Amino acid sequence: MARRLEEEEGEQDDSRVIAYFDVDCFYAQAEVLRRPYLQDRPVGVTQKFLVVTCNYVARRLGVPKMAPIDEAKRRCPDLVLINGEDLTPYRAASKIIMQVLSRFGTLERRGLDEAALDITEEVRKRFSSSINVNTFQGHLVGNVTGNAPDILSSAEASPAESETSGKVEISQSREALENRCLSLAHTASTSAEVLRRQGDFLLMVGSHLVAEMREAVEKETGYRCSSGIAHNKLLAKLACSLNKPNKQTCILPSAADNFLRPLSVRKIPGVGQRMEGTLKEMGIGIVEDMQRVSVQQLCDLAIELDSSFIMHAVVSILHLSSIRDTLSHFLLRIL
Ligand code: TTP
Ligand code: MG
Repeated sequence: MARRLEEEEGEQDDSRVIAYFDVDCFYAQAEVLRRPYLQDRPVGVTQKFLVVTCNYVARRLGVPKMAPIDEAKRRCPDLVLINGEDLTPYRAASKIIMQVLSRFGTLERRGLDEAALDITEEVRKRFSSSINVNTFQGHLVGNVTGNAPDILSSAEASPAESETSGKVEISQSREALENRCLSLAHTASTSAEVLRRQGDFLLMVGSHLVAEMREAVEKETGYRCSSGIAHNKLLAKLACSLNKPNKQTCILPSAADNFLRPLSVRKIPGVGQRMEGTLKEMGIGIVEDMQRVSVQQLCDLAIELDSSFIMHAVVSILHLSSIRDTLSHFLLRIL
């Protein structure tokens, strides 16, 4: 249990299943759970002069997170404000949510309402014995058939998917995938293709386990959360934020490159506003731009800023196979 997820990611394989959880509008949900009569009303939680978060009813009415109270009230005059300066109830809620999640895998807490879990072991157990799983649960980025040139696709939420159900069945039958794997085993020029299919299967089973985990959290604590499932932590975290609230998203390894390339560098954990500005000056706005920057330039930047966060960003990006080669020299020089 003590092993850090980074160490596990260091193995650089596609056969791990990482799930990332983020409680929806955490402080606001905590306050509404204590006051069920507020459930359908816009609720904001304040600290000093800010609305640090608000429920999704308020967000739909135009209230963003971290808005000044005046601004939030101007946008939504009916907003119910609750003081959230005493963190005791949020800490207590966090503890019980984490306890439920940790039953399912190796948990790494990432703040009061976020956690990354390595659920590979549990998924593998189910993978060998599972008879019922034949679909993905939730949203899917990628395509298990893998033939289309552009494999970045996000499954549309069906009309049936709502904040209440949060589940979509994606029509990719396990049987069809198994057949494809078998046929690939005979005909594929490389076994890498077969391994990739197996990685897809693991994530498929993982998506069901994650649905179960979210259900367990809600049943046992009352809290709803969103989740991301992928073969590494960066992707799982990014996936988690794609469909909120109360939904889950899986990014397939084969879709990772296409998903990440157009992403703003700001989305990479560890890259803040200042770093974003510095990178922009170097012509780096999106992840793909990093490939165009010389190793020397990146080294200079990291040294100039004494920057562990650019390291973090680069290490994250290094998990992408096609970008890894370009930046591997940079990593070696800095380490
Ligand atoms: P977040 O997970 O960033 O936000 P959230 O849970 O409210 O909403 P979301 O559905 O988008 O996940 O932060 C968790 C809690 O931390 C949030 O409820 C309030 C608190 N918080 C602060 O007090 N100050 C901050 O600057 C941020 C970002 C959050
Ligand atoms: Mg949250």
